Amino acid sequence: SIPEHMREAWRKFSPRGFTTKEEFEAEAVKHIETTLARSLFNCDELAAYSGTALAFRDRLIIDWNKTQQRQTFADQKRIYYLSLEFLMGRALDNAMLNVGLKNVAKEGLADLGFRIEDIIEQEHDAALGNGGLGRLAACFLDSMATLNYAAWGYGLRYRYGIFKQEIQDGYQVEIPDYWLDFNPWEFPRHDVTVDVQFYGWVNKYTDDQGKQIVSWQDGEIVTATAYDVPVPGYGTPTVNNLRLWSSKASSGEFDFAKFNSGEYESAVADEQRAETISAVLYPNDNLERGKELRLKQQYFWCAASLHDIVRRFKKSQRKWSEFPDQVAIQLNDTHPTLAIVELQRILVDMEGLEWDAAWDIVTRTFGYTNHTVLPEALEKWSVPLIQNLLPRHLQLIYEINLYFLQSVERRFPKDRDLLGRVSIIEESQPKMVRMAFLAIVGSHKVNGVAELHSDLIKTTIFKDFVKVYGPDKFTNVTNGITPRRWLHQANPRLSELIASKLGNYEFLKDLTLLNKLEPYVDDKDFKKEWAEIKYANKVRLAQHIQKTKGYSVNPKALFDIQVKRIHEYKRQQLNIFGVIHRYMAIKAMSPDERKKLVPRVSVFGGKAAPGYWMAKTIIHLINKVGEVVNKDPDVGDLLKVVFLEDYNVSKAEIIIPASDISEHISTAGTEASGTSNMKFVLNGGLIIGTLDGANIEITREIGEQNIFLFGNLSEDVEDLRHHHFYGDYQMNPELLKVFDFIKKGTFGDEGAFGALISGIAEHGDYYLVSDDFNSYCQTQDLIDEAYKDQDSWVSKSITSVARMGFFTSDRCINEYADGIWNIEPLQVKEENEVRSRT
Ligand code: HBZ
Repeated sequence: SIPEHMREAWRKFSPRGFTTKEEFEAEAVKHIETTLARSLFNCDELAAYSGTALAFRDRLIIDWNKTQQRQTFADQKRIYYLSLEFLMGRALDNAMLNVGLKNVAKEGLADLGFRIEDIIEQEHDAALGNGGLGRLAACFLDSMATLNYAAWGYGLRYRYGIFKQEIQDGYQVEIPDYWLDFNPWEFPRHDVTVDVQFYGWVNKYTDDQGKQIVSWQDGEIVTATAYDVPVPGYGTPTVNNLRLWSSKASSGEFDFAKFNSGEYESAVADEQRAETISAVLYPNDNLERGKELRLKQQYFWCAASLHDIVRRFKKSQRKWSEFPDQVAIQLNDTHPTLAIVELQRILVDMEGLEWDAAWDIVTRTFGYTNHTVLPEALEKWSVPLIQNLLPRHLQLIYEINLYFLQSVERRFPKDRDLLGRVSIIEESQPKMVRMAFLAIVGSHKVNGVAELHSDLIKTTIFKDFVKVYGPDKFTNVTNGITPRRWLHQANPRLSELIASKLGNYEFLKDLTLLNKLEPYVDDKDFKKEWAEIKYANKVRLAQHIQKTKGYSVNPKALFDIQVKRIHEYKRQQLNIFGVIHRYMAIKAMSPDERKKLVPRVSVFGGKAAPGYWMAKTIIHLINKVGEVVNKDPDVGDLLKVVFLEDYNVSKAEIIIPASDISEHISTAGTEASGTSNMKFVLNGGLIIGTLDGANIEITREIGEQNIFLFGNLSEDVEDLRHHHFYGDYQMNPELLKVFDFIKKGTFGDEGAFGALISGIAEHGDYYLVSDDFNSYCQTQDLIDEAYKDQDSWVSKSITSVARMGFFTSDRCINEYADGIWNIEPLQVKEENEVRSRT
């Protein structure tokens, strides 16, 4: 660093960051005219966005640098959140709100000739994730920064995020999402690189001093380069770091000999192969397909992150035994499980620690979060695949397993079966490595993401590990969401109304303060404003539908929304069968009967994994039903069916505040938590749901009278499934009528939906659509009745919001910090903490 006596100029010129409208304008214009080489003659909205984003980026960098210095100086424990997915969405609006300068930007942009809403719209979503798991990671980053934890996210810098979805002729079509054309939010750190090795072979020998040496040799090297993304907290100067790795052929590797000898193409091919590693996000959620490239991605990212963490630790010159006092690593699902093996390899092979001492460090460092009990989603990698790609790691996995099984055998000497059941290696053909088991063995805590789910993992998939380790290793941290994005940013008017009653915006930092709204539940004026805001949000969604779909829907109708990944276990098929049932009922009614109905708009949105044929069929059916219903003159405004294309974070910000009812209707026991359920309720929507995931805790918090629950309980699911195969099972007759209606060709080619129907009617109905159909339809009728009483409906809405405090991701992060990471926030100086809030 610069010597003390030469720091004067630094101090004098170090930027402070803008705070006034004029200063913002100066920054934005400077960037537009110099960085972008545009002028007032050719500044379109995209250029105005770019200038604004660069101005805010500069503003963030100042606090970001200071945060990193403060954290380095404090030299306390840090959290490292390893996730293959970070579904961040847009950054500009978030940055403006978090630093408290959105109004400044709004006025400044108006001076420059732009509307802030149009400018915000220019930004491409950062869509480096599939669904709930990726968005949870993004909410956690927001909370960790807001609560002043010293935390880093580590992920991959995919060149292509989750695909863009188009609907053509009712079918999903996937378009690549190339999002990096202009990304002002990332900083390439060409000086921060890690060389990562693949393939090769393991050389074991004894050196002159008689010490066993293990070296992994002759592999192929790929270089990881860091790209850093600032993560601002709300109302605090803390700006944390999200480090994303990008792959390139290592400069040593790019074969200049080949190049010079005319093998240009093959040299380029090597380079491209290396770059392929971080090229694309795998678009499967809750399904693992065992592709070699996916395993390469996982190791590449784990190795780069681990070496980065170790490098930082080593600067402190502490003893290795202190590593777990300085470092907590959280594994977001099993995708980063190789990090466990990599740390053991670093400690034993590279740093020369004894096995037991190393393993003790490893297990004290890691925590593992499980997000699913679905068997098809549990990761397994074939032994031959790992053997070829990561030969040393396979040896270490076998060794870890050996010591683990020996300890199990010592404690349960008579239980041979137990050993087979808990073995990290599955004795199949080929043998498989069970990643969840490896993650459990290598961590000190394992958590599920809602109470029911955390109980289920203890009694089903990880039952034997509870026996081995005792129950205390397993814990629950119910998911949460950040109220900054999902209330303040997505629903600014509701946030403002709440602030007007509570006196300030403190509830955004302490969501339990929402309970101070309860006294207003019967306040007429307040209720009127509350209802007006919901209506305005519905008008906004109706405009979006008009713009994107080309037809109008009535904003006075009941908006019934189901937006999430399309999956059989989430049961969008139950919803659309219910819609068809309603359509049939309307068709059979007299005009007078129709007059009594509550008009409904059924909104669907979500992507299907490109290879998930049944999910695509469900999308197809929804679209075909829409085509028929929406133009049926018997129906008119009474029912509209809308499939919104390309559901993503920024669309969620428009859709969620506009719901009257949203659907969270998974087969009981299959949805680990769900997080959109929380987002909808926090925005004043009521929900229809099964007793699954976090729905149960939401009910406990807001009260049974404020939620529409239906369907079978998770403890009955197994018996029901059994009964389908072995009992005298009868399909639900109303659902059969729906099937007949489809089979008649009402929605076009009936053959297209044959497998969807027969899966339920003939092949066991694994997701219990038929079992829950009656209860679902009856509950939908109750919803219609309840909606007619708008006064009581609005009271339910307010009461629910008032009781949602528990579901903030801030609470969640504090629970992880306390119960798993053993870490305290880093105090930030008082004078910095006071920030203007808009
Ligand atoms: O994680 C979701 C759960 O389904 C949901 O219930 C929960 O609320 C949420 C956060 O805990 N899981 C996912 O979103 N999972 C994936 O997206 C996924 C992606 C790649 C995979 C496996 C799962 O290989």
